[in-house]
Amino acid sequence: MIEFNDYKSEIENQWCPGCPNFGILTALKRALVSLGKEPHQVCLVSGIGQAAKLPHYLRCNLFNGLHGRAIPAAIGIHVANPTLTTIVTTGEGDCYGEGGNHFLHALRRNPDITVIVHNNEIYALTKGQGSPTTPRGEKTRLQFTGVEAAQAQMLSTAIIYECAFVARGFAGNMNHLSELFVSAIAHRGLSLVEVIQPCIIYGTRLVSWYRERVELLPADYDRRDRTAALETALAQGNRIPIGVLYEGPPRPLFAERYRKRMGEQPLAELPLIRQKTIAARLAPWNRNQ
Ligand SMILES: Cc1ncc(C[n+]2csc(CCOP(=O)(O)OP(=O)(O)O)c2C)c(N)n1
Repeated sequence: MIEFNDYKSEIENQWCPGCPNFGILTALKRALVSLGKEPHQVCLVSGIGQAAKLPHYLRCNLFNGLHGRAIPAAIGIHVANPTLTTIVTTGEGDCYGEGGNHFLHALRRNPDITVIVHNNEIYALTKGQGSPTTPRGEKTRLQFTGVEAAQAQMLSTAIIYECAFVARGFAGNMNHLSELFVSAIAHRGLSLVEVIQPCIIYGTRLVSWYRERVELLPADYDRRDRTAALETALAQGNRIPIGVLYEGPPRPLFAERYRKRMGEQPLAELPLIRQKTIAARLAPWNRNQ
């Protein structure tokens, strides 16, 4: 039986003591344990940033690549080995800024991966510049007269792009967040969970500011109503709803469509010799190494 400590990593954690990222890490471990996933069945994929360090702190397969490029790497991993549970852990800067283009097209393609966006509304690793989700008018260490650009609204964007699982969680509500992760991972198709994760050093608002405002979606909320979901995702009032904002009808999956066209088994299921031939064909620059 899988236990929480099976996911314990030996790598020293570099996050600030008290960072809400710890809540996301614990919630994710709990979710994987409750789904009965063994570490070797899971692959975490990330780019660069504080959020992107998460895969180091959880013992399982991982790929840590370039800033903003976690999603295409995750799609490749998933297509090559669909038996893996592939999860992207990314900051809103990494995912919506540097990786914005990949994010949008992944929504269209619908690969069966989970994307967890740690939204601290700031570029934290690089010490406090405005990110795509920093609210307009907020003063930061770079935008000292206030952010002028409009705030990215990617939950609503995901709903518009027909992403069939769109949720918002709060790092300060670990039990609820863990439940969201369980549903997101179990969902077939791209699932997006944006997590409010206030940065305690460079963030422009305190954790308590969010804690006072987040509230669970009402029990009678209809997550299948796309128009209502859009309104909920866009709502800018004094309350910040958390939960599954939208659950849409199932859509064709990227890997299945891809394989139907290519007539190939997943790479991981081919005999080793064939895997090597394909790798050599796809990456001719490897030949001289
Ligand atoms: C192509 C590229 N551009 C910029 C950087 C510098 N950089 C590294 S992390 C980062 C911001 C990360 O912010 P976010 O994804 O929100 O994660 P956080 O650190 O806030 O968790 C930036 C701009 C980089 N490493 N590579």
